[in-house]
Amino acid sequence: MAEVRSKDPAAQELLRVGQERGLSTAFFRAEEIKPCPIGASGACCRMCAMGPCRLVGRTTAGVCGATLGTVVARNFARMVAGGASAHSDHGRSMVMTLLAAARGGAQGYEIKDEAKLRVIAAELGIEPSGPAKPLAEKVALRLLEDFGRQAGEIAYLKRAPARRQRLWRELGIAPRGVDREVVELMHRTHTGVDQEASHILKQTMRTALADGWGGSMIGTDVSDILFGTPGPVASATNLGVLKEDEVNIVIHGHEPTLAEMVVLASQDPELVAYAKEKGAKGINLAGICCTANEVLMRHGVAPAGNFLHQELAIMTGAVEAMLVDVQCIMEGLATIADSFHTLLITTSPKAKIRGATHIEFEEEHAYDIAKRIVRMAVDNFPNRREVYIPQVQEGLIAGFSHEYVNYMQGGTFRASFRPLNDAIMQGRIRGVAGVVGCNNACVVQDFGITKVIEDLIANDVLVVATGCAAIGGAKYGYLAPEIWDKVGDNLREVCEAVGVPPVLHMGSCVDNSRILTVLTQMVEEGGLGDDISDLPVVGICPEWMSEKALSIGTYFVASGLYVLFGVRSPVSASEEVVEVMTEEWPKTVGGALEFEPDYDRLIGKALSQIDQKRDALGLEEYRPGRYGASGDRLFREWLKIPPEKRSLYSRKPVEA
Ligand code: SF4
Ligand code: MSK
Repeated sequence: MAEVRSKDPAAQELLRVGQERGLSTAFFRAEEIKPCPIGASGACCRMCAMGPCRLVGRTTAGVCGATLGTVVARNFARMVAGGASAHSDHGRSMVMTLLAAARGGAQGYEIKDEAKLRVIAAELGIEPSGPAKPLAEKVALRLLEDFGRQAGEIAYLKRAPARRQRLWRELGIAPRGVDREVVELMHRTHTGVDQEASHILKQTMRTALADGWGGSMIGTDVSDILFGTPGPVASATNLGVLKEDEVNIVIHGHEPTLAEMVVLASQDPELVAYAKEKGAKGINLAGICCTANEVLMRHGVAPAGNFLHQELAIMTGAVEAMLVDVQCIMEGLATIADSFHTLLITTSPKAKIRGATHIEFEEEHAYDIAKRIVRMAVDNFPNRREVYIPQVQEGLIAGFSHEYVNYMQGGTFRASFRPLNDAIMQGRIRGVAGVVGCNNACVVQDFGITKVIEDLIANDVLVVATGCAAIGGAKYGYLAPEIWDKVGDNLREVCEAVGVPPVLHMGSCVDNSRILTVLTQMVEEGGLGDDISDLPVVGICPEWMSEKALSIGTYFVASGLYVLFGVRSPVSASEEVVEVMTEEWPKTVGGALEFEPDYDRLIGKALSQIDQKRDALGLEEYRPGRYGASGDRLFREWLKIPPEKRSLYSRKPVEA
């Protein structure tokens, strides 16, 4: 049974342990709680107390007369509003930390990337010279305006290609302020307000854009300023990164603020010595979900797994403390932690879980709080009982910020996107796909993520990955250069020349904004059209589950991309809504949103979309193996020649 719930051997092993011990996990609960098909398809309205109205069978309108299109669009819109809020509130927290750090009220924080601070200041119209802290204060205050602005536009919209900006303005979907767009969408979807599917979905795009080009982009930039802009880093992933002889602390959630301090505290000589006193060899940090991605990108801290690994990590019996802040944290953790010695610690003033210990994070005492938590974990080490750490882990390379992607294509003096664009134009790289998003307990863990990645790279599509999809791919080696055998010859040649894996880890959920920046840079480099909608690029969310994933998908669409989601459709009940997303949106914003649970069909659609864009750009038809023969494939042939007959100057054997 374990095999049908997860592709991951580590998960399978622990699911068997859980079964023997009678423990409930999301994997089992997903089988018991079959989703309500009416709600799942978007057809259940509970916007008021005359309902809930379930629009199925002969019921074609709710008590108020709301039609299926309205109900389904409203439900989708509210999910996007939820997702955009989560990302943007995270972004706002980061700005508040920057402000506190600038004013000297955030213990342990500094401005790690001053160069990025100055670039962003200039972009925001602030004089970028002078001491860093006063400048950081100005930047933080200016960025905060983007949340509460009532009119005008959020600042980072100007980063988009000019044609895209014009289009947003013409359509009236250029977001004003993050909070304003979310509040307006919640208002419009209240009973008896906006009652035309297409109109509701237009404001949904505006709200999602406020997330992608606003809250999320701000979150990413400010994290880089405070904690450093990521560059490539080697690490490993899966539950095997937990250590039997060390104090294991797992950090889970999304905001990197406290996690950064815990990284420092776990290396504090006093605490390491304390751990040794307690019989441990040291202190080992690991991550889950997007906090994992944040500290992986900047410190190489190993992710113990993606979303569905959170309960399993505790079930290893080897986790002294699991620290959680916000988003994607299962309440079920408290029950599992109860059966083991693990301390579950909530840290955000916004989130408590019954049964967990709450130690609230305060910036003024951040480092002291981190040390206190690490000490508590160390104190808990002697309480360990039986330990089941699956010996499963894979190597990975992460840390491909858009700045590094630019740098890696030419170095300090010739950094540009020319090599990537040229490779696409020549057909060495067929196109690019962003593979993003979650795990979902309703489908086999990691099956969709790995199938999509494997088929894309085999077809010479370069993959950029974020969130739990990035960790999902990493668990099976797709983020390590050793995966070459599974990569199409053309793509392989380019990746080998640049020295990168075929799947580039670009960070956490908010870091999908890095993908928007990369797409803009590709447009600006030239040769691939003059808008994001011209690029042979697709977005794919194979195992989505969260509202944030829908917000991400929608802002990619509103930015011009064709986006495919796996699992199931939350709008399938309404043909009208499906038509808006797949027929109207391509005409207005140049992107489309489709839900395709069949992974073979999903990949077919993605490749065909990439080829259509290539065709529209007048690029040569993509041909597999066309270039690989001139490079790495010949090299592989050369390797088959006995060493004594190899020539250094020719790929042919030396004649006897
Ligand atoms: Fe029913 Fe209309 Fe109320 Fe929705 S808003 S629950 S459709 S009466
Ligand atoms: S954590 S939103 S499960 S990607 Fe960002 Fe993973 Fe999805 Fe949460």
